[in-house]
Amino acid sequence: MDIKDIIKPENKVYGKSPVLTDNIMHYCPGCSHGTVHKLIAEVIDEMGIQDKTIGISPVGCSVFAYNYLDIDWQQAAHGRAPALATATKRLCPDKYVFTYQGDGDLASIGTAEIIHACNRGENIVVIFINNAIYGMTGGQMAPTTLLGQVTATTPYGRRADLNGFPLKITELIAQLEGTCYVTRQSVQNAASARKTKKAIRKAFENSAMNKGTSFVEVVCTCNSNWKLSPVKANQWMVENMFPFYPLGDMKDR
Ligand SMILES: Cc1ncc(C[n+]2csc(CCOP(=O)(O)OP(=O)(O)O)c2C)c(N)n1
Repeated sequence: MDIKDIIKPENKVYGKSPVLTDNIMHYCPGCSHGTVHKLIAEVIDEMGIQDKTIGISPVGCSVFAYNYLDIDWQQAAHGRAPALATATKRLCPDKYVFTYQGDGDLASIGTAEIIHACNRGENIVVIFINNAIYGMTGGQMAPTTLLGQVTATTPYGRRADLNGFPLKITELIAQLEGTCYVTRQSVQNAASARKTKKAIRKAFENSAMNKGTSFVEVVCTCNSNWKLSPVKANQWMVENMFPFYPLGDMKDR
């Protein structure tokens, strides 16, 4: 059944960006991925760059991002999106190239790729979805899992002595000479989603000016694996994630 037949036009609160396809998203109800997809689609539409944008999808829940945004895509092996984006942007310098990566993908298996792509200052945009857990594989500990947080692999809560400390990779990225814009945002309400959209737009504009790598972290929920309702997951994120991962720009030059 087509999505148009499910949602009556009069019940649509927001218009759908033409860059979003009509495919029904596979994400869990309450998941932040769909909101961030929508913001990226709106930015691409408003900048008029649908035919000039290439996304690199990761391994993780958002592996199927290519089904939802009607642009060109490549799909990378786990963690390798920044390497693929590097090649794509160098071969097609007139295109806008972005990676879309989870915290397992970007901050664990793909740490080397993201650090070196950012240090080289590749003219790409990185959208980093930090939900503090491995979503797709069933809720194992991620590098960004908070101390004390219960996951499938830390059933008694993450312990620093056993599991190490949560990784503030965005702070590390901000130290690298190659990055021009590094920011941490969120999408739990309309105001924060608007800010994130502005940040994504700025990142794409930087890319056109060849200023270096733009990095947009979005602190997100994974209510299914956190085992909370969508509303409670948002509350938990505000109370626990934001103090450790404070929102705002870390670098803008
Ligand atoms: C080389 C390789 N190692 C491990 C996996 C298993 N795997 C698939 S997704 C994933 C973690 C994804 O977590 P994250 O990047 O945080 O994204 P999310 O699903 O939470 O959006 C892992 C470990 C894989 N597919 N390939």
